[in-house]
Amino acid sequence: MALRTIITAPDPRLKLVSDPLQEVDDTTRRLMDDMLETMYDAPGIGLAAVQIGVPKRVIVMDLAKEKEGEPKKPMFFVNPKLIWASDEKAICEEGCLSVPDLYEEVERPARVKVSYVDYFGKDQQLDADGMLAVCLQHEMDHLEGTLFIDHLSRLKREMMLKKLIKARKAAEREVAE
Ligand code: GNR
Ligand code: NI
Repeated sequence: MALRTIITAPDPRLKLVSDPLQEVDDTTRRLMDDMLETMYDAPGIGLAAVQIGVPKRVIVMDLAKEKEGEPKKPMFFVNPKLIWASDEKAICEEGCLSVPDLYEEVERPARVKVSYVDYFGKDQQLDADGMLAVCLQHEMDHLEGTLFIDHLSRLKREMMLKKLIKARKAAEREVAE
């Protein structure tokens, strides 16, 4: 397994629409293993392949809380499709490894049903609510080139992008010194 670099906004590669996979083979599983390691290292609770510069429809997630000593519960989603979304909405404060250190409330359907292909290439379905529903929708957005800041007002989004550019410039200066 290997750690991969997470791309941060504003980077045009995060806007790509990811391609579906024809099958889940060892190369796909190696990608998923690298993604999981990168996500745990960050740390984060989800990661889409496009965030490491691979525009394929692959997502990894783990919502187990590490602090509470829970065992790891990695989840793998290939070619996920939204089958159903509730009319009921829920608001959750979201963050994104590609939008470092910035958080904002986003409203989404409270519950969703998705179909996907798992780590072993098997077709699966999942009903999600709570944080699982939030994270799944956040990750599936990445596959369409959408970030959580794209759900905010233009003013808020542009403020956040300015902060990201400023933070990146500060980091670059630090490296140069
Ligand atoms: O680590 C993450 N935390 C998070 C918190 C609230 C809503 C969504 C997320 S996903 C994010 C990791 C990430 O950027 N995945 O794309
Ligand atoms: Ni994200």
